[in-house]
Amino acid sequence: MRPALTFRFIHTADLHLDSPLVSLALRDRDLAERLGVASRAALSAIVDLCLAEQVDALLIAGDLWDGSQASAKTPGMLKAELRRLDAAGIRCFIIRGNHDAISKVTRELDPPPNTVVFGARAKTHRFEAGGHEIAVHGLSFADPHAPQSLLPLYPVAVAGAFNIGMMHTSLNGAEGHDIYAPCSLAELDAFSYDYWALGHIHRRAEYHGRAAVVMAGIPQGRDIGEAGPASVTMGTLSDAGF
Ligand SMILES: [Mn+2]
Repeated sequence: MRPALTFRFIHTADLHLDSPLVSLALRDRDLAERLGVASRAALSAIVDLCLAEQVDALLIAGDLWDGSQASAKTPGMLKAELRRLDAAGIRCFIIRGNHDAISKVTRELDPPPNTVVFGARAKTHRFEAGGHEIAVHGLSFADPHAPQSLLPLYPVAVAGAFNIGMMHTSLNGAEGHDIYAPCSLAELDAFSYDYWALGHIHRRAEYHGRAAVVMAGIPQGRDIGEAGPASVTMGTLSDAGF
């Protein structure tokens, strides 16, 4: 049952639809077939969860697509899943990361009315849900390379609203990995938003300061290095707070 007078959302990232698994296909055809559809199956499972939990919004914080080599099945499947959300009145907000930057994945998504795909210029979408004013701020990577912090490009918080920022970022970075839109937890926390919906790092992490800052982690592992449980994050805003 959906709790009354709440705003609820599910936050995910890094689905990497159609991540290539070529080497596996050579060894075990059955396993390769199951893994080949795993990223799409994960998206369907997340949409099922959104419907079952009757959330107000689904946030996808970058790298929804693995890259430009998307299978011919993916656009139709993605559209069908977004339509299932739309039919239930559930909003979907999507930003693009380094794998699916605007310059890289150019195939038109043609989203249903309740889906917002952010462009390279930061925008704010405002709506009301469960008696709460909500503002979702986001921007997409224009190119796969984002060596500078994107934080200065984000709009100021909307007064009186619950402010959510969506960002694809490597945070302070990790040894041996390229840096994408670097910024620190402290900078995000100080930015005056209430929730940061982050993507990029494939391991879930949450930080609670003034704001809740959450790295979603992957919902589905892509290779043997990403074994073990995976997850999405559900947030609830009630009159008692977040
Ligand atoms: Mn990424």
